[in-house]
Amino acid sequence: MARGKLVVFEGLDRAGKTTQCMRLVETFKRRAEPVRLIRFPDRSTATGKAIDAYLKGESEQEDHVIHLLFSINRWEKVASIEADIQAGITVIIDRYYYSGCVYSAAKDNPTLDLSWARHPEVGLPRPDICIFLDISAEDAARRGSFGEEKYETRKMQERVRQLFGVLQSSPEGEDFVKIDAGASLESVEERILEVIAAIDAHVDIEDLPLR
Ligand code: DGP
Ligand code: NA
Ligand code: NA
Repeated sequence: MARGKLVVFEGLDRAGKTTQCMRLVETFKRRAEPVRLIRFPDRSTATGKAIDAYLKGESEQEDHVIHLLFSINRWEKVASIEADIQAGITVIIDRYYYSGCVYSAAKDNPTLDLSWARHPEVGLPRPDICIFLDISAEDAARRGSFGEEKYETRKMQERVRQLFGVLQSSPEGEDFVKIDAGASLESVEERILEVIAAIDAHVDIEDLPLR
């Protein structure tokens, strides 16, 4: 049996990731192809509850501490992600370690750069593809309910976008496919389906961990 694919969606807040992930899951279901959707942070676990309180401004956390909590929140799901992929289920992830590195490094903390942020992520399953829904910080800010959570400020989003650019020209960039998220919902969806159809899941399961 062919292994499932591991597909990650990334982008700024309000880029449309969650909407597109949900539509993609519906497409898989319509085609009777096994699929599972995961969203990080998963706010339902103990670490997720701490993260949720932090994002809502109800609690404070030291920058490295919250970074590690986000990382734990991903590690908690590794065994089930690997099991699903091996069982032929395609796993779609709404945000992953790319956000992990970029959002943390976007803070003005001299001891928390991209390379520090990447360390706790090493060993997580590396996706077949990272679909980057590209939107300017300005357009993102115009979309609904922007500004509700911790990182939803124009300054932070601009820095995040810049660092996603840095990531795309690092070895991580190999995984990236950029899609213009300013286009209509339908044309973004169409482009996503093309990109996914073209994935050649050639990576052996043993080669999956991020190095
Ligand atoms: P979302 O539920 O997709 O809106 O994500 C919540 C926020 O958390 C979003 O602003 C991105 C941010 N985020 C996601 N993963 C990480 C991470 O690992 N580290 C940090 N610092 N922020 C993250
Ligand atoms: Na958000
Ligand atoms: Na989202």
